[in-house]
Amino acid sequence: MSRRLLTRRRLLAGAAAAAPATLAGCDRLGASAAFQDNFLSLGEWLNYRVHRLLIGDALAREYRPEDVSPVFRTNGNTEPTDKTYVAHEKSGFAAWRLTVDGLVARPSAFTLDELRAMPARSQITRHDCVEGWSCVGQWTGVPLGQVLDRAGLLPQARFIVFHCADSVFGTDYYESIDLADAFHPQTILAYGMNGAPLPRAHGAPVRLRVERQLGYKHAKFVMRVEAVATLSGIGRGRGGFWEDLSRYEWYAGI
Ligand SMILES: Nc1nc2c(c(=O)[nH]1)N[C@H]1C(S)=C(S)[C@@H](COP(=O)(O)O)O[C@H]1N2
Ligand SMILES: [Mo]
Repeated sequence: MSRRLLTRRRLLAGAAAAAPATLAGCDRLGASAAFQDNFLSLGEWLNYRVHRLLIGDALAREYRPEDVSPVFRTNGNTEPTDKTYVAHEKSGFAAWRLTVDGLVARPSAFTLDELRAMPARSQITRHDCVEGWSCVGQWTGVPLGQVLDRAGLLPQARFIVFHCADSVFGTDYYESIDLADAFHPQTILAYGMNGAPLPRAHGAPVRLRVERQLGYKHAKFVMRVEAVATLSGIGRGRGGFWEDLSRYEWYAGI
């Protein structure tokens, strides 16, 4: 990873000069909208552009079953206290629905069984937390792109926001990604982990896996998926809980 970072840094130096020209050419990209919304610094936006150039649609590395960590650490919230969530959890999420709304033609609410009946994907990947630990786990879920296609994303949509059931310091957790990541084949709404239903501590009933970004982007306990044109109306406008609170990078590419 450090070698890749070094390469990125070197590229960044060269790319800085070309920034204004590049900016004009790629305004369909979410991060460009974010840059114009004034919450991505020039440095972060360039980092995003270079990362995209380097990896394009490349898949994150996938591992073998024998590589799966015997114990997968948990981080952040592991047991939401929200009353609605607790009731859903007690009844096996039978009445739980994943709301999909915002800039979509068909606002929808999917049951867990409906999500499980959609084409599924399993992948063994490494989770990297910004705090410096990594674990390998197997994730099974429905590609987010499938769900968005079912709801019919409108052309104005540029970001996908995830609203979670848990709160940190009194604020519900939220995260967002651009459409390039939303439709990436490894971006899934995972309901299974290591061959079993997703455990509560890891985000039951459904958590996001967005394999080319750091751990805090992988929203757990997802209740609602919202398509938006700008992140300015979400939280304090930087696109995620930690982005707003601690100025973590919105694009946390690894
Ligand atoms: N809803 C929600 N999602 C979250 C968090 C959280 O506290 N709440 N923590 C994030 C962080 S920092 C990490 S590293 C991963 C941890 O996932 P895990 O508990 O499955 O290891 O979830 C991320 N997603
Ligand atoms: Mo993390």
